[in-house]
Amino acid sequence: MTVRSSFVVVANRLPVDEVSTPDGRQWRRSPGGLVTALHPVLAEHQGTWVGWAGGTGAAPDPFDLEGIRLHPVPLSAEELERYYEGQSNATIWPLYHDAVETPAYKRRWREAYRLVNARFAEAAADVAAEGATVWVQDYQLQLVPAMLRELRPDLRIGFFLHIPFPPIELFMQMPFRTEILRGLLGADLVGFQQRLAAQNFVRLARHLLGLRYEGQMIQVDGRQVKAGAFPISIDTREMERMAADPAVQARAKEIREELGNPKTIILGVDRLDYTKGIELRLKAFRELLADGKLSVPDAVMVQVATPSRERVEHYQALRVKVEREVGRINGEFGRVGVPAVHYLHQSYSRSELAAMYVAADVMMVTPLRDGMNLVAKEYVASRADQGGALVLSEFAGAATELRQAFLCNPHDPDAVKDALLRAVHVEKPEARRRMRTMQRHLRTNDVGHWAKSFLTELGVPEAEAA
Ligand code: ADQ
Repeated sequence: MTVRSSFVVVANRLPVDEVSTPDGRQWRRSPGGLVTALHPVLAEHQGTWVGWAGGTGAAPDPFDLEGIRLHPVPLSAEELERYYEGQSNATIWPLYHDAVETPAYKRRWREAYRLVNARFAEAAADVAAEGATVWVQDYQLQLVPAMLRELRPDLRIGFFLHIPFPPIELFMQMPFRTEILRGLLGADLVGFQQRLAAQNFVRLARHLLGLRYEGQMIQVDGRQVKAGAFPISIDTREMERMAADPAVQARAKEIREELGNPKTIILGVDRLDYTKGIELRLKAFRELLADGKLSVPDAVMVQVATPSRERVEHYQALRVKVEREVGRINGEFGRVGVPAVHYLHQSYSRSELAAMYVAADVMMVTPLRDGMNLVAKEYVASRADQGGALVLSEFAGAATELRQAFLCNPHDPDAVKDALLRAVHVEKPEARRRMRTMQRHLRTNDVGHWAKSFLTELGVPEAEAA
């Protein structure tokens, strides 16, 4: 029998990983801010999370884990290729990120996207109780709000986009632009990371569908759809606690030693994605070494590049380019046993990442475009010692909040080099002042605050209690 919930989250992925244990294969809650933020609300309402469990073919039966109901949606291998790798990650992802790589448009990807979105909408309609609240997440599921409203007009539907929403001129490229826009307008509340993105959305509604709006309220078929900015954040307390853990502190020391106790450790942590500006960051470092403004072994760089979307062409090409650049820098500036760049194409545990943050003197976050960028926020929260300096791209959503970072335009190599040098040489008291202000901001504006603001705006009174 299907369990019906008064609060349902719909996201491409379920917040769980399947792991091998001595007792066989088991589900474990995956780390991540979204699930941490939504867990209290889900637990309070005997909530259900609808999403893909990973793997292809038949989906596992619904199951409970740590007080929440997980409702897996199946994907076939072909759907994974067309809906996820194709339409989501080779069309929508690049287009919404200022087309920094050329988006590809294919009819069969679009069809698969439609089909899979309909499947998610049906699953949500099945598990939602009468009058329930359903919160749909992100760019893979933009058709779900309208599809769900069609099936279940009684529901209260929210949608949150984790990535940027492009200006009209860019959005208009998309072959099924009207369907996407109508899909989103099926929600009662459409949330974005930035005010500018919300503005792009309401203007697009007028441009493409001639809809009237006042402020951020759009009139659609006799309903009102509200757009708004809800900048996502991290579990700040948890990050602070983890970074302060003596084991993490010891590990941070060890990392510094393993790197030869250099004066300056420069760190980058990103999914290996062309939006993240990994290449331009490496190039800035190389040019500073060539100019003699930095030198090895006084300064070393560590670049963690998490494997990501490895079957998508753009990502394969990026990997080749990044690895070539790392090789070039090490070839020119490294010595036997002393590389200039330590490149790690691996995933790490939360605590190992925290140790890297604690060990790093300068953190470089230089995306060409990023919805928010949680790495920047994690770094700041992990520096209880108020040491360290953050170089941050103006094109990351986080730049709106973290004003005391060393901000730079990632399209201008000299600006990146200049910001990096200023961060390397900043006086301790100034660095501390900057960190303290940013930390204060993150303590109030954490991921719990984000979830609460969105749900309160959506009209879920219980959200206040979460
Ligand atoms: P992402 O593009 O994935 O997220 P980001 O916000 O930086 O980017 O989040 C990455 C997360 O993965 C961080 O929590 C980080 O700690 C973790 N991570 C990175 N490398 C790792 C590694 N090697 N091992 C383990 N963990 C690693 C999308 C949008 C962002 C938006 C978020 C949330 O692109 O703009 O901030 O969603 O809305």
